[in-house]
Amino acid sequence: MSILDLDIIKGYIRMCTDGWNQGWHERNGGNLTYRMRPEEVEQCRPYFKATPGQWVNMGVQADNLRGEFFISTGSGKYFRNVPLAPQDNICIVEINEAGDAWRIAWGLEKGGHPTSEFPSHFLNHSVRKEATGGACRVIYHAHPANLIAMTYILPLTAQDFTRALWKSATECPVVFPEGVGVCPWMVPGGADIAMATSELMKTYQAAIWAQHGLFASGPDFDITFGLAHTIEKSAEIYVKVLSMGGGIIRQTITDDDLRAIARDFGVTLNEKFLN
Ligand code: 2HA
Ligand code: ZN
Repeated sequence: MSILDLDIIKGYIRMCTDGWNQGWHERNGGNLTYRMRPEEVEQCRPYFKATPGQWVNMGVQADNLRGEFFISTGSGKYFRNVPLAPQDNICIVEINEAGDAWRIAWGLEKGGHPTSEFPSHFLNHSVRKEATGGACRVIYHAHPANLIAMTYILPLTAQDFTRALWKSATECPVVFPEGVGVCPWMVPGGADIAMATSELMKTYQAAIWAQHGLFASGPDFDITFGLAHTIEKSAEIYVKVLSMGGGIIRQTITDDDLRAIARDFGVTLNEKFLN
């Protein structure tokens, strides 16, 4: 028995592999964090380091994440390598009682830190935990090419992206009925992009970082990966349609069609994006 045999670690590694296989994680691109359930922490605890790492201040703070444990990809580590050597590329971090610092409890055996986007993940976990009554556990950042391409041609508004994505694949309004948020281009890795993104995530399950990628959240790996996959698939269709049609869309899903989907599937669409 090893920590790598535990379902939660296996599920985490599988999601890293899935993201790599989609082509969303060139080099060290992207990052994944999971807020552990207390029973998962107890399952993993026998494998924790005898002496935990030093506390490292994050520059951000959250009351509702005091004492939580997260699984995180390592800063500068490659998703491609996660399944080959999880213990060197991912880690479990513990948050201190003040909710403003982490220390490594397991993993990154050859040294390192949790993802450079940990402040963004942390603030977004805080916001999504609050917004979902504790259900949200996964924050996922990826670099899907079609979605990024869209950020070069569409106005950077939630309205423009939500409408384009909703209308490019019929399942979209059911999967993200509240729409998607859009963050203007910002320097990655810092507190500013963390704060801007977490503002959006009060409303949305996912936010797009202009010329950079996607931030998605959810209660488990399947739903979070599925959300990212659905958004990028829709973006791919949008890019193909504009590319092959000389920029002309001859027919699309109308706003009344969207309302009909919402009615039959029992979801409430964000009306502010409908005409
Ligand atoms: O981890 O994707 O945004 C590398 C990144 C930073
Ligand atoms: Zn990135």
